[in-house]
Amino acid sequence: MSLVLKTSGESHGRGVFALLEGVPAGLFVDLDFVNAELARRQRGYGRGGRMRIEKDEADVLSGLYNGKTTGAPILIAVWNRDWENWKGIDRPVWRPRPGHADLPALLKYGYPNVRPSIERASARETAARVAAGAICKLLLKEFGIEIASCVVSIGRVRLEREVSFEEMLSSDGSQVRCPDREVEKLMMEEIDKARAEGDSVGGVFEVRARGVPPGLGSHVQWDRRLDASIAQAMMSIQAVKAVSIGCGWDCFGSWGSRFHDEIAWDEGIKRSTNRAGGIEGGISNGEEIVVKCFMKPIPTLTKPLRSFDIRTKETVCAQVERSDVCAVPAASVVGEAMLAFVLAKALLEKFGADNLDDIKAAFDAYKKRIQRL
Ligand code: EPS
Repeated sequence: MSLVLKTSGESHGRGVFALLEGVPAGLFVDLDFVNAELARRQRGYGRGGRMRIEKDEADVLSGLYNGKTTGAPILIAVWNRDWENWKGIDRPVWRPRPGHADLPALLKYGYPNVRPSIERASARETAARVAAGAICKLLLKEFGIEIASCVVSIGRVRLEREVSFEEMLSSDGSQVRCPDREVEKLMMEEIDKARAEGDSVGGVFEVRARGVPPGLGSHVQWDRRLDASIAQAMMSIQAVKAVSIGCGWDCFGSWGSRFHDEIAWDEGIKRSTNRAGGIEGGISNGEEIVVKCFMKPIPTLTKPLRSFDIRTKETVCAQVERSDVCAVPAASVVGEAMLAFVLAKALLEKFGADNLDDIKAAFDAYKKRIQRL
């Protein structure tokens, strides 16, 4: 059994839901932690009015016994408070937004207007992913694996220096999830400028995992490569358009001698650099996993781009919906959840999947074996 995550739910429907199947039995699910993760996703400078309506909480409907997992599928509901304002009301949309799922989904499914496209494509769905990702994080914690993230650019403002894992953990204290106070200020100004112009702004967030043992993922088959799984998971986050592992896109001009990480032996494997971002040959190598993602500017603009009315075919301005000006800080929390899911899946594939104690025994035996190298 492999770890599987599916979501359902619409942005202004009853709620958003996650079905997480394949979590081993015996894991205590700390709901305060899950809800704190949901709260982290809701924060961020540049969010729209919707976040003042919602107060996301995980309602775990199945899969637990006395607070612990049983190995059965876990169904989590995050109810939409805004549903009260929408139930029974049809709000058809006729002017698709460039860059949104609006038009392609309408063509594919034959919707009568753009509303169903908007409802399911919405990043509201990521609340469900974060709830499921929190359970994955709790599982990883049992094995000493931790995940952190921060925002490294918004629009034209960029954090030029490397940040440590500890600094990343401190980015919860920043409204844009940037641990550098000076850059944070500039990022907020960039968001203000975009808002004032009726525009939106994207950026780059970085997600890292530490404590990951060597040996997750595999080089033997293309779809088992850990970097490939991470890239798919990250690219699936609404509006993410590029994913980079390690120094990746930052080092595209570097020659091999400056791109790779020398290996030394000093009572264990040691490296002084981590340009590979913790993955070689599709397998984790024991260093921190480092992933960067570029999120495009949100397609809903208050000063909209041109589009057409799907009824009359006339040139019009695209629909203006209530939206966020910038959701990069929120996306970085979603990125943590997606990385947690991929790593939890790879961990269970390597060490077994039914019972937490059995998995820990296999994990410890493996660590002993690789220390004997
Ligand atoms: C979104 C539009 C906004 C965002 C929403 C994503 O919602 P609304 O249309 O209700 O104003 O707030 O994000 C969330 C609801 C969320 O929880 O992240 C969109 O069109 O994708």
